[in-house]
Amino acid sequence: MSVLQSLKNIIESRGASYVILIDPDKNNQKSILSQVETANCSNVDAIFVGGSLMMDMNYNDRVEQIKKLSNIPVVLFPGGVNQINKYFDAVLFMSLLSGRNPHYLIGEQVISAPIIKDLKLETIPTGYILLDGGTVTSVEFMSGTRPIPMDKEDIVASHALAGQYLGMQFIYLEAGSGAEHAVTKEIIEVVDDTIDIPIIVGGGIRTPSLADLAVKAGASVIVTGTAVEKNSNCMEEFANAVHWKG
Ligand code: 1GP
Repeated sequence: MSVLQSLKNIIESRGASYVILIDPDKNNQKSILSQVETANCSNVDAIFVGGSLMMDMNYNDRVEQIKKLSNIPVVLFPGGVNQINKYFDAVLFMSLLSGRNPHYLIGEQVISAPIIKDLKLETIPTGYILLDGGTVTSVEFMSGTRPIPMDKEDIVASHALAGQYLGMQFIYLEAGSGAEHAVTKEIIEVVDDTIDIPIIVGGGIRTPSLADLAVKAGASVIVTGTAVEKNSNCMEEFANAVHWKG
């Protein structure tokens, strides 16, 4: 079964899906494998792997280790084409819809497409929308794009709808890693009212109650990075908050 279908099945049966984000940077070398081990037994549905930069040459080795140890899908959440390798079960094939930088709208995708084909990786078409979470995030800086202000609900909803009409399978509402403010419930509600495809929400979700709020507002996938990097024992609690059904 494809990763996309397995995520859809979980959304259907459990109400929403819980994903952790692992940054395979060298600074995290020690904690990466214990995070995967904890994820394996904490009802986490998938692991997204990604980061803005690769700070050494061991990135591929770390992804291989993650894949070997994981008993759940390992999905690339790409910071750039150089992060693609054969160890992933799938790649979020994202376009940074909120930006007006052609390189992240279509440039990276053109460069990566033949590599993805060669590796026979599953692609999950995803419209990526960056929102202002109160800090200048790595995504904003590295992509050279401005986030959409969190109070511009119509603008966010219009981007999400454009993503749906372009054939995206998910809309990813991103406040940025370590954001001061997570995506608001108002934004999630408006986007959920506007589109028919599932919404991924990430950035600044520090507590299970914030995850619960996002899911109740209409999020179908919750992604946490910083919170579980700091304390991997909270995964189970996040998973319980996200899996509200059944
Ligand atoms: C994934 O960028 C987020 O969408 C992760 O953000 O590190 O703040 O959880 P946090």
